[in-house]
Amino acid sequence: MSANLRLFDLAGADDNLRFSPNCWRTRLALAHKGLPVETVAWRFTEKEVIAKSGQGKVPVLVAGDQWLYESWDIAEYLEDTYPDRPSLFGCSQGRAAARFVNQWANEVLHPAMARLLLPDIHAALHEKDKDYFRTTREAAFGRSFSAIAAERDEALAALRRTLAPLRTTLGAQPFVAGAAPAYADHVVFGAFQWAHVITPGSLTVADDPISAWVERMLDAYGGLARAAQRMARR
Ligand SMILES: N[C@@H](CCC(=O)N[C@@H](CS)C(=O)NCC(=O)O)C(=O)O
Repeated sequence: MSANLRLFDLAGADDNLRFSPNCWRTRLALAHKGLPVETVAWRFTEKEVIAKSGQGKVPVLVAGDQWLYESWDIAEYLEDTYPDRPSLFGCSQGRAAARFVNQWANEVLHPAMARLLLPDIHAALHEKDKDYFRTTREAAFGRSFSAIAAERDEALAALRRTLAPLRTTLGAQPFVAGAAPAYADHVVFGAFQWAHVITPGSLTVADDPISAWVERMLDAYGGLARAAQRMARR
């Protein structure tokens, strides 16, 4: 038996535009465990809606009377609460290695990707979120959106360098976790799904092992990620 699960999931102006890399981790982890979830469209400025979690960021997963947050903690909760379902980590060493992959994605991959995505994210947001997003992200990056947009070529080159170890790894094995996708793939792919949903272009090249893995991840879990609504080409 599983509790009724509800996930607060970041949305753009359109309720169905779900682009958060951290929420995608949780959605893929739930699919991996075969757990159905009701997702609720949430916006950056709706802090009161998730106040019961004691903080202001998503994913927030409501499981019975528990309000869980922080995607890594949610993954550990799912693994430990549903040990008989397909494992997210494989073993204790796998969990420890996935923690490193999670931190690499948080601290290296997400900032490198965000430099390229910020203008597209801003364009997709609900009006009530736009000022908040610009102010907080310009403060975090220490420069204006127009300055960030002007550095696009440099940001793309930096992202390609950042992805080098991922490219080499996926040249040698089909998934980050090995023969089949697991939580290490969910955390890395969350960043690619962020780009896939929010940006009309492509960030990789056709013959790249990363692109082939992105395609496999889009198809995984019955094509969950591929079915996501995307921003239309402008
Ligand atoms: N380390 C957290 C990060 C959560 C996070 O930053 N979520 C973003 C959406 S991707 C958010 O809700 N931001 C709210 C804000 O910036 O006010 C996790 O992995 O859950």
